[in-house]
Amino acid sequence: MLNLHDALKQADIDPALKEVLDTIASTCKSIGGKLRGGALSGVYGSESSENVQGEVQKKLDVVANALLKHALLNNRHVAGVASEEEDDVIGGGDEGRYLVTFDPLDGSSNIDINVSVGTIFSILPSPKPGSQITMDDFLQAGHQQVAAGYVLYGPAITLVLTTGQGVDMYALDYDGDFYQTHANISVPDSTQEFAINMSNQRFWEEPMQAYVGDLLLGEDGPIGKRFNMRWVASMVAEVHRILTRGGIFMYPWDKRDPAKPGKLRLMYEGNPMSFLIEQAGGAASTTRMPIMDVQPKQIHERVSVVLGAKEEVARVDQYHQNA
Ligand code: AHM
Ligand code: MG
Repeated sequence: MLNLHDALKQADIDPALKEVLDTIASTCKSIGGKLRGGALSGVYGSESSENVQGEVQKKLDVVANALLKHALLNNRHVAGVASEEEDDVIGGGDEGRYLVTFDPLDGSSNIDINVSVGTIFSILPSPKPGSQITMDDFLQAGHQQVAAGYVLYGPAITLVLTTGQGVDMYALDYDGDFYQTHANISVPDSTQEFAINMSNQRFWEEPMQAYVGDLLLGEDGPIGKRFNMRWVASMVAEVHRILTRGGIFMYPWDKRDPAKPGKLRLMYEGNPMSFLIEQAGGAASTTRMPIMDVQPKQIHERVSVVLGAKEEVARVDQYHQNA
């Protein structure tokens, strides 16, 4: 079986990028180790601190963030990192050619209840290797990403990765190595499964209400087919389901806080997941434009997210066309 190290060795990508990916994979093994131990690891529960987004940090958010930050900043190819759990970007080695953004533990409301969580990462080229980075260097649209992926900590620990040449999946074996289980994953164009937090329905824009209303009408409605619904409250698990058996995931803008264009963050949630989904033949939209075309203005910027089966994402866009 092909392990991650050999798969990367065979891939036609910059050796420095391979080293960065190796660092992320091995750090995620350590994070997975903490999760495996559950309450025994002493990492359940919340810290007294809040992150820059005003969310209470879980202990494991802080631990996962520290592990990734430390490992990446010690990799000479990393020019800087940005994390959901850090206020500002952090500079790495002056010679580094890559910037890494990450959500160290996505879906962290699921940690204490032992439901799937994940680490999401996105790798961008550093625009000016050889000099200290600033936040502006990170503000690149998603189509500039050179690699992206996630590690899902579920019943199995699974790494899903793209370097712009399709999407491959790896599982962590007992011997501590990731082995490839699926190559060139593809998302079916159509689906009968959707994921959205229905409790926000009254806060959505009218076109989103109309679209989901029509999904719920099933075979008697204008879409003409019956839909199933899933909501794990962990984007990594939702995207993993879509890459495995298809579907559409939505976290649209809502008027709970009109100043925020959605709940999910562009640079370490929206963009990397969009890169994976598009590389697998699916689509990713804000309802108005492709997510990866959004020009970021700040590192923790939020975005409206609709991604998955091409046909269904196009239908959502259509509902929003005249809005
Ligand atoms: P987090 O990064 O603070 O964990 O928040 C992101 C998560 C996503 O994983 C998930 O899709 C969404 O927030 C769940 O939101 P909700 O609380 O509305 O179910
Ligand atoms: Mg998150």
